[in-house]
Amino acid sequence: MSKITDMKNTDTYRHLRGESVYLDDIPEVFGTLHALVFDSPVAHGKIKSVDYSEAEKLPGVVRILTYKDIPGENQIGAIIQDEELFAENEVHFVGEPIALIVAESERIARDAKKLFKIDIEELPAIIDPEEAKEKGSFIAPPRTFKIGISEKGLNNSKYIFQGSAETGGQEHLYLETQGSYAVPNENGHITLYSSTQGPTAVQQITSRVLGIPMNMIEVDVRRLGGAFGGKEDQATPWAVMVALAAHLLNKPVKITLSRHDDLRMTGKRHPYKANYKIGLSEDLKIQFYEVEFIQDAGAAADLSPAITERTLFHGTGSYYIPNAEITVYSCKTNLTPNTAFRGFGGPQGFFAIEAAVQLAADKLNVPAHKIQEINLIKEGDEFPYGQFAENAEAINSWKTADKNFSIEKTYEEILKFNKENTKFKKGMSLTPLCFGISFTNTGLNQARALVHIYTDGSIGISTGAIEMGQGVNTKIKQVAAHVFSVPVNRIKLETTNTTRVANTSPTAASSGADLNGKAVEIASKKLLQRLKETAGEILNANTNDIEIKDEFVFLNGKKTDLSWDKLVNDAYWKRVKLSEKGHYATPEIHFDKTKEKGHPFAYHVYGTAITVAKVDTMRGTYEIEDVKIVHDFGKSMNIFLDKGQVEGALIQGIGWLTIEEIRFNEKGQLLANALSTYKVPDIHSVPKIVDILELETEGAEHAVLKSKAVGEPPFIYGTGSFFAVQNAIKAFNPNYKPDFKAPITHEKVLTGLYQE
Ligand code: LUZ
Ligand code: MOS
Repeated sequence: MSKITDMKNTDTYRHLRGESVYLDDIPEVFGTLHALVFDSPVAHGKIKSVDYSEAEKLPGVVRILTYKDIPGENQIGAIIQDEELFAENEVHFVGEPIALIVAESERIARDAKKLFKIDIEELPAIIDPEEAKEKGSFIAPPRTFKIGISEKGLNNSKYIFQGSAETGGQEHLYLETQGSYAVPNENGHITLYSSTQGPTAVQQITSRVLGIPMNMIEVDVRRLGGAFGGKEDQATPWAVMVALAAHLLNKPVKITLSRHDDLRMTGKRHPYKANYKIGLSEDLKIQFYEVEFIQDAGAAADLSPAITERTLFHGTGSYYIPNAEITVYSCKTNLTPNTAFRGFGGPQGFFAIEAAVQLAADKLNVPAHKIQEINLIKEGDEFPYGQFAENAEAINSWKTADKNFSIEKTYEEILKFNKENTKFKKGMSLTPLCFGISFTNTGLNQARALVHIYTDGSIGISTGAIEMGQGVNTKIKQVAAHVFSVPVNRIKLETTNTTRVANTSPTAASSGADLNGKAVEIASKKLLQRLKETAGEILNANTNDIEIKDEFVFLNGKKTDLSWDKLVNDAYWKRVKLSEKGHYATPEIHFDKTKEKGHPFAYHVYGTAITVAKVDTMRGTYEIEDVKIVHDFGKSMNIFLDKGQVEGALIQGIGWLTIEEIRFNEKGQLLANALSTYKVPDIHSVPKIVDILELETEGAEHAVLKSKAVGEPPFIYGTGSFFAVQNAIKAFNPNYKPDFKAPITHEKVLTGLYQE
């Protein structure tokens, strides 16, 4: 059975022709109404009154809904129940939904919104997470991971440094904004189309708010126009709102957020501040690391407790540190609740340890890559959470990067360039990667798939995976094509639908292809075995001598004239079951929260990136010249898709640490509220060269077809861009006192170049 490893995303052709169907392309049922949210203008306040009597009178306005219209619970919190669908007495952030305007058109709803009169008594708002920490305003109690003994680490340290680091928020900027479409059916059932990574979450919360059982709500998802974590949890409220309206009005109701509304009302990547202490022995081995993170969670929990966890898991980055203590404070502020974003708290952890290493390097006047290399995690090393590194590829990927891309030579060339040039200066930085794969909440690591073989031999597959551009549908087709040995074009991926596959985990944690792919593999193998038995019967042969290959039955290695299509049809008339469900639950993983120890990850993904940046010393502008990466794909099942994920993640990571800057004013209003004020990398600012080399490895048993998860890990490679730019500034200005506050915008570079 051969794998098809160099296949294009099966959606590409349709995407390019504009034929793919997204939420807003679903033909509207006659009589569909349109909804718009009325949201809080202030960051914190007591609602004295909301007067929408004028708005209600506007022709074309059908109904205005508030918390008073909710038949079930006004509660959308998933991990912690601390968030109302519509604010009742108090608002906690600018953009918090207060009412839903349902009208004959979106245009009418917009006009109606202008007629709202709201009287709010403003209360003091907390905009700064450090203020929240001082005031004891937390989402949940702090958590700490610990390994070794601090005193021992300190005693073994010749050098001890103390510093801080900061990373900012990040807007997901999925091309398709949030939206949903609810269509009522007979008996009060609702079909709910949603642009969500988590159809089951949408179904659960809709059930809670409407006060009807989950089986009355069918959530259906064809694909998303991007998500990046922004639709793991925060696709839910919009779906619940239109479901509520459809439920009350018995009419189809649709909502599509405008870009402005989406930017203002949805949460982003969590900004973090970190204070750390790092200790190194004479030979530069990290002996000790103590770090305290201050996470800006925003006004409600959302996924923050889970994101906190991933920061803890990645607190020591790609290094082995014998004595470490990592603490995260999840702080409650009056900003939009922050949410999942590619990396999920991991990148913030990685940034802090790399800042600590860079600080030590600067103080000791050695290149950071010297310290990095000798501290890389190796086979058998213990992580602070009790798991031991297995099949560790950190050193291998570093060495492979050095062999192919010459770390020392690059470094020497940059020194030489900097000696000879003043108008431009260059800097280099290395980024080692070690990212844990599995939902940190062990229970979520499960998936199901439904596989039908139709009587003509074509195949239909349903899973819990959501296609959001990452190509999971292509990978799932490849899994089935691999097991059945049929061409990929004989396989159709159905929409992700809660009535066909129930109780789905969100497509998140880079695990969509692993979990759902494994479930498809299990179901397909059951069907294959049954078909082999049938072929044995037909050919009067032993099942063990039968093979199904390239759409034919082979007997003892010889091709027979029994084709796949005929076999399937014969099996049907022999009343053989041609449908199967597969259930997969990642084996071995466990975690004990009372001890903060266990084996939470199925495996780790490794890699190394070398980043070179060039700064224009007159203007403060810069470019990331090249990024050379050695990445551990395992045994990649689709190198086109996988390299695409590495490229996209890298550039998203670079954007986060360089030019993307989320700013709020002191009233908690988002200033970066449009694409004119929030800059993401464009074709001009991406690295001139991105070179990605596949590390040769055995792959991981718990990865689908040994092909490792690839969605989030390479986001970490963006880290190098920050330090490479800083190193270039240092080469120009000996007085530059680098702080580790990301993003390192052009503005900050310019002031750094001329700092006295
Ligand atoms: N979502 C989640 C995630 O619920 N749990 C996780 O561990 C996770 N990790 C990465 C991205 N999303
Ligand atoms: Mo996520 S950050 O939805 O994998």
